[in-house]
Amino acid sequence: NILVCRLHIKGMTCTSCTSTVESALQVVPGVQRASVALATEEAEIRYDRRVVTATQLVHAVEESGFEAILVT
Ligand code: 9UX
Repeated sequence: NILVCRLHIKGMTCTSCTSTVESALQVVPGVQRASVALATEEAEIRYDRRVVTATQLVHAVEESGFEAILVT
């Protein structure tokens, strides 16, 4: 029940921004790994679908101050 999803994240302009988004994702229960790339504006998240949904991951990013769109 482990899935990987990608989010497109708008508004990140520096590596501190990417750290903020990574931290916001990593503290969500069910998230096993989150990596955010500034160059591609993408986040890749490995998560347990029994604990958290991709939509909740989008909301977690938005609460950290960035716009997120589910890609896959
Ligand atoms: Mo520094 Mo990134 O304020 O927004 S964290 S550019």
